[in-house]
Amino acid sequence: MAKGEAERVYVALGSNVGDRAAHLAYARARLAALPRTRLLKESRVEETAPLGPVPQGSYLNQMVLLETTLEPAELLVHLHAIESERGRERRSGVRWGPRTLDLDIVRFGDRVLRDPQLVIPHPEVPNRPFWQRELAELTPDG
Ligand code: A4P
Ligand code: MG
Repeated sequence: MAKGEAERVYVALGSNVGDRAAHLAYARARLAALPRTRLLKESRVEETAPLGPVPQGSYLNQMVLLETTLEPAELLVHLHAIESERGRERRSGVRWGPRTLDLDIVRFGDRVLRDPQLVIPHPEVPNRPFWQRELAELTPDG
């Protein structure tokens, strides 16, 4: 793709601590206001049972479709900032635990990245039926 051309990016939103709906609404508003970015579409919000080894409350999950000329690493910096603004504490060594807000890049155009900091497409898609449903909702023609 030509440099500077906008790409379609799927971002997953998840929350299972505090006012979950408010955390998701905040994230949608912040994503819509990012530089060089438009929010094109939102999936429904779904309540899901927690996945993974850590006992924790149920999640609200949602996915949004963005169009952006940001690079993946630039977008990730913004996602971490938005998470921090909702009081997310990222403790080293503790993965999969409860969180006020989690923002994951599920797909970024056709890119394939295998950096330690950024794996795209997100490897958990096959294990998360709710992500598959949300992707289908946002891309009716696949
Ligand atoms: N990172 C690598 N690839 C990506 C990517 N594609 N998008 C790196 C975003 N980040 C990516 O993430 C750790 C590091 O992953 C980041 O610094 C980034 O450089 P984190 O958010 O600090 O840690 P985490 O969220 O605990 O780990 P991870 O792997 O993101 O876990 P998940 O996949 O987010 O799982 N159950 C339900 N029902 N719904 C959920 O949403 N989520 C989790 C967390 C567990 N159970 C859940 C849900
Ligand atoms: Mg995460």
